[in-house]
Amino acid sequence: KYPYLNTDMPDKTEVLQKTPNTATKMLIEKIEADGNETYLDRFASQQPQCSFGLKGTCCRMCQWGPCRITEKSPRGICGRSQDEIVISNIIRALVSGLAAHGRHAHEIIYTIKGVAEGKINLKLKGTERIIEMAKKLELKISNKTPEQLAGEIADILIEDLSRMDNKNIRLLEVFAPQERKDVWGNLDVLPRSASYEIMEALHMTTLGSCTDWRAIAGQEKRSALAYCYSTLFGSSLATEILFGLPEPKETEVNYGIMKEDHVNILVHGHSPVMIEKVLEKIKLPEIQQLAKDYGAKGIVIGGLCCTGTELLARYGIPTVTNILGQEFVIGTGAVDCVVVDMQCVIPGMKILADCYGTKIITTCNSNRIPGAVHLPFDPEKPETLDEDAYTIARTAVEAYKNRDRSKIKIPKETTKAYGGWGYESIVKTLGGISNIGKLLKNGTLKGIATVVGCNTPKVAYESNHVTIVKKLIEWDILVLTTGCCSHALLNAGLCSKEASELCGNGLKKVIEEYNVPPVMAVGGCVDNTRTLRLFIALSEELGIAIKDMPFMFVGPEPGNEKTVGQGMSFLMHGVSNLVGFPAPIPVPMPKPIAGSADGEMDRGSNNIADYFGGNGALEELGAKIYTEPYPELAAQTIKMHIKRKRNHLGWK
Ligand code: XCC
Repeated sequence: KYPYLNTDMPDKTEVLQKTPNTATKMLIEKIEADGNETYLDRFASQQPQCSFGLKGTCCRMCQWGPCRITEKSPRGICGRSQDEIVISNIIRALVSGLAAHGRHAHEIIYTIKGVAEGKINLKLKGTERIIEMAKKLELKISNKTPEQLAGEIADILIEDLSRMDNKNIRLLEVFAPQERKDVWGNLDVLPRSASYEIMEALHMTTLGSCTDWRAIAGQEKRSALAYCYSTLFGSSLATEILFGLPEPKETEVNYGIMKEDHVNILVHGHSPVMIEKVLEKIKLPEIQQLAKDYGAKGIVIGGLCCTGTELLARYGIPTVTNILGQEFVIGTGAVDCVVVDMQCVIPGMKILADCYGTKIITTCNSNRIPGAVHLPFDPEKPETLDEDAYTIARTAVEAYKNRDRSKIKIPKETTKAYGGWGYESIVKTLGGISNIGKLLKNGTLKGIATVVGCNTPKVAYESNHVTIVKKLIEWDILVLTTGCCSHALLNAGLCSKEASELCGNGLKKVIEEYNVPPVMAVGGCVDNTRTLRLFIALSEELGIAIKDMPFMFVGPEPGNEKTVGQGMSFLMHGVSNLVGFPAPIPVPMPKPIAGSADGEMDRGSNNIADYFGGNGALEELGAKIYTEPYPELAAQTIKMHIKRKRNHLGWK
């Protein structure tokens, strides 16, 4: 059976049996008993999913189509081949993700400008990052305030988002390792900016444009580097300039942090600017008193998706759940209000919010939801920021008095977590970069895997994330995590020192000696930057190219278009990927599968699949993409990959 070909999709019963997340089992049953639907029901109604879509062999890039590739019609109406269609679908997904992170970066960077110019009432807390970046970017530092320097850095980051002339992305120049810059230069894939590469990618793939799949694959690599340096580095570093560097702290997470007799406010999305202000207002004595006046004992804040993991990293605010848990949490009936900014806010959440009387407040003009209260933050029109944040805090608390108490059921589960890791805090806590190098070299740690990304309905909720990571820590592989995967690992208790009992002897020793958890949550998805910086620093410290180091990128449950660029960012640096599902990257199959009713071809695209999953990428970049949907086999593949790297280095 090949799960990515529609034959092995889990239904609700299987999810209930297999999910490692006990709290959600109760909620899935409760929501059904309440007569409401979730993604699980809609996923079942969508079966079987379109197999052309699953393999990327459906072309919708003009209005003559849609065209599908079959044995009878191996080319689209315009003559486009299967290879061209598949690679074009992949690059279009990648640049959509690039646009999303670009818009996120835009908001954060313009906020810095607003603060630097005195127009936005926030303080820049990341002086350490401002000075580091000013030095790297060779700005004149003397006699300048941190605000002035931050303003100059913001201007450079804006250029990295928008440059049209043939110059390199500045963050790439100053953060990427020389070995890689040479590789990318030789491949001619150095990018100009996020905007330019999005434009070029869409241009190359429109009707009657580029028909050379290798050239489109080149543009994919260029776009991936723009994604990595302009929008991941751009957003992550800019957020650190604004709100400071994360520091490790112990906290409790999971659904049980919500309290029936408290106002429960969830924060959701990716860009934590408005929410920073809202948190400030919630602390005001008058807002706290208002909650008491309505009969609540206090106010609980919980985090969803990447805004959640960002706030966990910075303030230890408890996280609750991820993209596929956002409906489950509404089903508790205990959520008074969800304040959402941008991305990964699914329409199903609002449908369910209406069933349980939960108020939704949207704070970004890119994410409007009919029926929600809308109070947008625009860094270029910040005049009403304080007033709007106050209204949001007040509206959220006021929602408590209208809550339908007959429908409340909060799972009891709370889980210890030790989060708040960033590049500097990991290096410092583990005794410096050379010490981490030693731990790797002498085999105390066998390798480092970054296990990240979304959830997918194609596996029992969170089961791939948790199963894979439990195996990795047993084999002494240190795990770093971000985004929705980190919610799964946090709630499963793997981001706490107590998980040491699941670890191999080497990792156990590291946990005891350095007081760290085996799985380090390093923030939102743009904060994969922090992991990449660690990989780069370790490779430079040991004088070994990243491609030869025992590292791996693992995306067990890809969902959002943004995930394509995440994996590609690491691949470009020589870090091989293990992905759970190929879409929209098809995989080479051993042989065509018999019995496809309409005569469609069974292997998405041999050339593209062979390029990414085989020698093409390996020769050019020193890394490739493995695809394995079964979590036990995926874990074995990661172990094998790391073992092979160690063997090549002569490390035991
Ligand atoms: Fe994916 Fe990023 Fe969204 Fe979660 S929140 S679904 S992109 S893992 Ni970032």
